[in-house]
Amino acid sequence: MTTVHDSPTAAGSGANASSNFKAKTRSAAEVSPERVSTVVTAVLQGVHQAIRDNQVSYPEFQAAKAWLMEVGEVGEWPLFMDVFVEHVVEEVAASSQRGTLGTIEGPYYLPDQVRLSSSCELPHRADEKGTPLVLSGQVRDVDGTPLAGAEVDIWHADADGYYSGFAPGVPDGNLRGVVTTDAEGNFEIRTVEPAPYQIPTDGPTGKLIEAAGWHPWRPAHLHLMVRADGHRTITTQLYFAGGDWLDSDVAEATKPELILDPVDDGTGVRRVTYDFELEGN
Ligand code: MBD
Ligand code: FE
Repeated sequence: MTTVHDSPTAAGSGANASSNFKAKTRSAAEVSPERVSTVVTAVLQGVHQAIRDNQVSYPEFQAAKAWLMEVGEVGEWPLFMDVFVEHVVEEVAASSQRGTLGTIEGPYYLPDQVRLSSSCELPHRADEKGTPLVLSGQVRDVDGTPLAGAEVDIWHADADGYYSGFAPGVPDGNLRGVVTTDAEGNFEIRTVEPAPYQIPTDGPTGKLIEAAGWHPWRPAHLHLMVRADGHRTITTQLYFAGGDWLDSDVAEATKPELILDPVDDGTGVRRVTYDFELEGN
């Protein structure tokens, strides 16, 4: 990570998310001129209509240009797009999918994390804060067949709401891991409960949220990517019943089916089960 700050800042986390995004290899989609024209025309028409409907002034137009430039300069496009746009792309994708519901990936996934056995503890600091949490479950095909050797790739914020790899001071790989299911498709992951996530308030995304009088919070969540050979990968998140911001996620990425309700096992450890069903390709 190139930026070092005393405390997490918008520029720090946003820039890290930008370089991470650029480093990802992705196939350049073949897009026809007709498709480009159709989608870009629709986007521009939406902008034009918003200007007419709201009688947007020259000073407001220039302020918008300055803001757009700043989003790029500090590297917050991945953050902004995933918070305000990705949920609709996911909604479109979800309309043709079966199995466990997905939701947005967000800007803080990192590939190639430590590989862990089916019953494991995520990498964490010796003095990691937070309520102990055990997430167990089974990965199955939509027909109920258990999927042995499936991967549960999990990443989440710590009990202060910070992600390793993006917030300074959190060790690389903290609270991230790729868990392999056992012969019965089962897994059991020991970790700590994450805190809600706040969009950095000092960057352009945070300043926009503040200027609009919105709030910058996502409810506490676990991120997961669940993969198995011959099956469609599910990218999803799991939330916590009763938590703050569940009904007003700034990223609009919650779904009732994705809310966990862990129960204290009497030793201060909160336990919950969640099974994943993957459709075959
Ligand atoms: C997050 O942690 C997140 O999950 C999303 C979707 C956007 C910003 C921060
Ligand atoms: Fe997140």
